[in-house]
Amino acid sequence: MRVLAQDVAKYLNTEVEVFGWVHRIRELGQVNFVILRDRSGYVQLVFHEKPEFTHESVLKVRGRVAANDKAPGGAEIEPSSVEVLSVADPEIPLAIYQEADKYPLEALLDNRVVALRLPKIRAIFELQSSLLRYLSEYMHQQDFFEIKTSKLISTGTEGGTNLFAVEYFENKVYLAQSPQFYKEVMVSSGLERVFEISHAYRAEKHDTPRHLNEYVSFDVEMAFIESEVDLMNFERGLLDYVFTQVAAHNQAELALWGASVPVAGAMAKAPVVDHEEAKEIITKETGKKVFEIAPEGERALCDWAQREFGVDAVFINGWPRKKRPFYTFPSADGLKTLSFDLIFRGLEITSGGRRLNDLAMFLDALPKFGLTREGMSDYASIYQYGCPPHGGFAIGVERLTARILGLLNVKEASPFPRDRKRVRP
Ligand code: AMO
Repeated sequence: MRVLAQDVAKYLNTEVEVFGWVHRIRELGQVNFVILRDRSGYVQLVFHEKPEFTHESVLKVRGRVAANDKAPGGAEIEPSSVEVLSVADPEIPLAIYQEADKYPLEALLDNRVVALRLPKIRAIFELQSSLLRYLSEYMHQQDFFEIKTSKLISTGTEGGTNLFAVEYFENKVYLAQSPQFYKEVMVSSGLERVFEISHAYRAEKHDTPRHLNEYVSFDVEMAFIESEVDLMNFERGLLDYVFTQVAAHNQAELALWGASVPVAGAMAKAPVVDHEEAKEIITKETGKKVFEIAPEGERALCDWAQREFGVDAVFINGWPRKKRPFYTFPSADGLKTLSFDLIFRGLEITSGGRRLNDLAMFLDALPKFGLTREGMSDYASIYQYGCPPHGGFAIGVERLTARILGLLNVKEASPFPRDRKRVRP
């Protein structure tokens, strides 16, 4: 019977079949142990002769299960047959049985094909898979439609300077910085509530621990909201669901990283502070007068929220108009916006807000951002033919993953990160 490594102990004195990679070979002479690794965990194989295969070779093993307290899971297999399905080169650039922490980030990225096998690295993507699953699950429960929109665009929406140009037959087009335009179109198509999980591209030249040139954006857009407050409340519910599910299903991955998620209900306690107030809090916390909310300030704000509200997360709303994209709905005085960021464990993981939905307001906004109706004619047509009040937000999936596990660099949360110097493997 074919079983997973984690289940072997349930089959004491039975003949089973397991498939996996040679994780570790321990030769003691009379008796030799091989730890076989599959997607579920590890199982010990006992051999009386010298094992003739290399680390990371792929095996199909048949044998009887015997109890052994010292083996992972409390049982081991005494193989009656071993078939080597693939022979691994004995020279592996990284020893897979070593702790991932032993290797610098550059080594883990330069040798990505094998680094992804390190159990602690693989756990990042097991956790990320759960995040993607529970994020979508909640959206479906809340009656949202999942959409997939084009990543080839003719005009940027998030500011014009960080676009990647792509040759497209005889024209130049760009990689989408976000699905902003398309998600608004889909809301006004009558779907009302949409979400998308897709790659977004930012041609940021600088190399920072928080930026990727290609990242996964979890985008939400919904009709019939009044202000960003509805969106922040929606996001509280969404994250609370995701954290609760992750706590229930991903303890193994969290434990490998010594991490935990906020407890159920914690997101409801996350304070909302106005942009000006946020700067005052940061000034008080750091003892330095701040004019911009920089990474150090985001960390100080979260420390403050943890101390005052018992949660490591803060919503900042009331952003000045000049700091937000042209599509953002202004406050009554025209100086601020109905928009917000969510800072979680010291890092911005979300931006969002109410959008414009009136053609006259849109046309009035364009020159303030150096844009023209001719250049933005598709955008104008969303508002021209009846568009409900709406808004949404986007969560950077790698940033969320990184902050849950405590990864120092967001690149660690991408299986194949792209930066200015790295486009392989
Ligand atoms: P914004 O540009 O703030 O907003 O992006 C939203 C979220 O996406 C993530 N993010 C990134 N993650 C890694 N590397 C990057 N270079 C990067 N850039 C952004 C962050 C950020 O909070 N259209 C709006 C969203 C909306 O209003 O719906 C937008 O794209 O987590």
